[in-house]
Amino acid sequence: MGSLVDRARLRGRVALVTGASRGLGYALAETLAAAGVRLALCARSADGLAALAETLDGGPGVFHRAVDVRDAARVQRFVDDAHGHFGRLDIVINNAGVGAYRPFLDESFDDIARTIDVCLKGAMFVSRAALPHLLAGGGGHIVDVASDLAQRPLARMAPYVAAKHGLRGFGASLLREYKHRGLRVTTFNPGLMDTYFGGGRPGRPAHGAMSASAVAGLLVDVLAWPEGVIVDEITAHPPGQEF
Ligand code: NJP
Repeated sequence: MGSLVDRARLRGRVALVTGASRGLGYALAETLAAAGVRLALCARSADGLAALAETLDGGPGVFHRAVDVRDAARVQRFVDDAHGHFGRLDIVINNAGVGAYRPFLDESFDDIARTIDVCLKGAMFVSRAALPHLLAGGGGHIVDVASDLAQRPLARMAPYVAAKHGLRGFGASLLREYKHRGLRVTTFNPGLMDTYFGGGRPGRPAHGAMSASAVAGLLVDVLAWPEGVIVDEITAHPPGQEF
């Protein structure tokens, strides 16, 4: 019997990935392109996206634009233009996120708003803009990159913990509302990843953090799971992380 997870199923599909200029989003773009998926990529850094698009040159097709997910009008235009460019949209990965480890009393009002706006409202803006296109194509698949902190509290990250709990709730609700129209929603709760998150520098993994490419492979395998199975939530940790 062949494997149930067959990445060949993804060939020719179109995936939109937010936060693709570095870290997990960058690795997701590379892994999806290798599976023959056409890509609509955004982040704020035009340079990061251009560098990524160059490495994917000769791949199945890349549409990229500097978009801040907090800007609803720009999000709407990007999603519609990506759909117009490829003629379809099948997968949305809400990956853009920011977070800082500091006491709540050191968070300014702007810091609090930024965390909620990027991690929670940004994902809802992208999902709202994309959903009509996903449903028109038969349902589609949204992956919300939340956090293991969407399942448990951690001190000194209160706005981030709140935003990721909210994102987890948002995805669960959206799934229940639209699964009968073919939509699949997966909430992904990673533990520590070796990325630029929170001012990190890849290559110096704390606590044996997971590599972005290994995590990207896991998520692409979930996207390649056969129709008729909804993976509503996944949590993944590196062995060295204390829970
Ligand atoms: O972080 P990083 P990760 N609009 O900093 C983009 C979650 N997570 O890959 O805009 C649009 O390397 C930013 O691009 P730019 C985490 O919460 C991580 O680890 O050009 N894009 C960059 O491409 C997040 O949801 C860990 O600066 C915006 C990307 O987001 C996801 O994993 C643990 C943006 C961030 O890349 C990927 O983060 C965990 C905006 N306003 C959850 N603001 C971990 N790494 O340990 C930022 O539990 N971006």
